[in-house]
Amino acid sequence: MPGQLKSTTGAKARKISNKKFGIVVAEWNEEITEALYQGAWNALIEMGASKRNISRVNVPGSFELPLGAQRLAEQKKVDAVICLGCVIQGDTPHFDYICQATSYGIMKVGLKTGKPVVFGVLTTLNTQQALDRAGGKLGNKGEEAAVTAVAML
Ligand code: RBF
Repeated sequence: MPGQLKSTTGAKARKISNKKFGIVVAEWNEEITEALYQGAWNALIEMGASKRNISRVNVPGSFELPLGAQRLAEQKKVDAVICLGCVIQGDTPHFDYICQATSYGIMKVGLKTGKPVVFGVLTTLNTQQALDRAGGKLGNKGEEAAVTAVAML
């Protein structure tokens, strides 16, 4: 599929064992975001990151991801941040507000700190679409977020 990151192979050659990664995980839709986290963590290890160089913070929901990301990105010991969340559309316009604030906020943290801050947030119409993208039939977007973080470094 054009535009999709399919594997970690391209990034593997780069030496990232000394790079430090911060992962921010939203607890809302926890089953999905834990699967995204596992995908991101596994991909980082597969690409050569050291376990001790991967730190994690949790935030309540995706709306809080930008602040969590900023806390991590401001630390000298963090080279790149990966934000993981899952926003599922409901019956009210809440979805639009959360998605917009989250995506804009995450982008702002990257521009403000000058560090890669990756948007690994699923924004889906239903739970099945999220499951499909969190280790289901359409792969794991957490893994893709990790590949993007390494590519940006
Ligand atoms: N956070 C998510 O990460 N995903 C969601 O699907 C989600 N849906 C929400 C729906 C409603 C009606 C509300 C009030 C909050 C929702 N949140 C969701 C939580 C949101 O990101 C944030 O944690 C809270 O609004 C507190 O700032």
